[in-house]
Amino acid sequence: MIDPTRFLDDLNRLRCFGASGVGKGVIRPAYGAADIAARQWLAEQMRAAGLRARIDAMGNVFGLADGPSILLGSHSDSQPEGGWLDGALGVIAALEVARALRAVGGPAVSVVSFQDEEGRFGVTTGSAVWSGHLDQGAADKLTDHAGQTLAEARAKMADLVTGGVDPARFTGFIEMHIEQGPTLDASGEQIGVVTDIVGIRDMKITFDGQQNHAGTTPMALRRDAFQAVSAFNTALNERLRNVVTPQTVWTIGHVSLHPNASSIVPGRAVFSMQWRDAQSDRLQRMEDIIRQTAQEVAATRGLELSFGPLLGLEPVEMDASLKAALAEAAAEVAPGKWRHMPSGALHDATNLSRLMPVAMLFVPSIRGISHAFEEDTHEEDLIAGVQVLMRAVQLLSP
Ligand code: HGY
Ligand code: MN
Ligand code: MN
Repeated sequence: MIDPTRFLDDLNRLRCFGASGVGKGVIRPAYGAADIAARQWLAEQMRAAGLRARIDAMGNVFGLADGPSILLGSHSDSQPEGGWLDGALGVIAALEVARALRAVGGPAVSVVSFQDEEGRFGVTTGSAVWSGHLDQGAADKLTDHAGQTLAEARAKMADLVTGGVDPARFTGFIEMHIEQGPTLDASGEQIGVVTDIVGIRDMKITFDGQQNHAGTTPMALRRDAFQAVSAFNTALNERLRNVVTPQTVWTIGHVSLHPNASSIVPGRAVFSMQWRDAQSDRLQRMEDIIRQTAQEVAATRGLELSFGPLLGLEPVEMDASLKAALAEAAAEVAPGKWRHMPSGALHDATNLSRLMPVAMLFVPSIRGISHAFEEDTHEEDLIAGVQVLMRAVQLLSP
């Protein structure tokens, strides 16, 4: 049934596209040369597995079984510094299950690698457009941190596009993924059956002050854009204290200063503001505090303030029957070594939950590390995970 050697060989082959040269890390951002080459390779593997390969206008790569089928997969693009398993594991596991079940006459399995799940241009943009959550025209206007638009980026693989895929052909979606957190690794368990995925909000905030000489401009006269970010961050941490829970997270992960020079008071700061929680109303309250705090900082320091488009996804529960099949399969494959758990990371499954039943399963991340070159998982856990995925698909077939 599952061929562990073939499965691990494919995982290691995919890792070579954009290998960072540091550990098993990868640098494979959406629409980059390595990402496009990886997608072409995936399409070949899908064809070799007897599936019909289809690449849509966003660069999502599908391997289609004939007739109705369950869809398995994830994404194969990475963070600017990514791990070899984030997304890639779910795509290769899907391919392996599709092959194994095809060899025994079914059930039918289709495979997908979504594009730009890591949000070089937004938030899970490939599956957001495919699922109708984000309009193609609006997506095309999104820019990366270097200012390139998604339209310009996806044009690089326009020659590979072979057409759209109708979601109605799929009976459901299951995504296998690394946990990207410490829970399973710390407990010594092998499998996480996901109960729900958090919601997220993400936007760029810009402070515009006055570029000036770092030596001759008295501190009291400065309209320093970085000082505004610093004051905003300190005030925000204080004001969120009685709104958040220990599971709520918020991150300023990217800051660009202009002109970014040691002897110049920065006149402009553009930074990413991202927050996540399991409750939509808490996400909204946090948004109100973020906007209010930024406005106060700008006003008291005499700077201009602007907000970029707010991108986001609502928290979502996993489908009960898919989740039950994963739990039964986990109990068979890893008795006593599995648990139900929430996902603090975002996944394409959130977008697909608007169209079909979805569920997810996790395998451990060693030391809970992800979105870093050190990301890794023990081989026996990878193999247990793909066996659970296949068993769940069998349990779900009539
Ligand atoms: O950020 C996330 O949760 C996902 O890994 N892109
Ligand atoms: Mn991922
Ligand atoms: Mn990721």
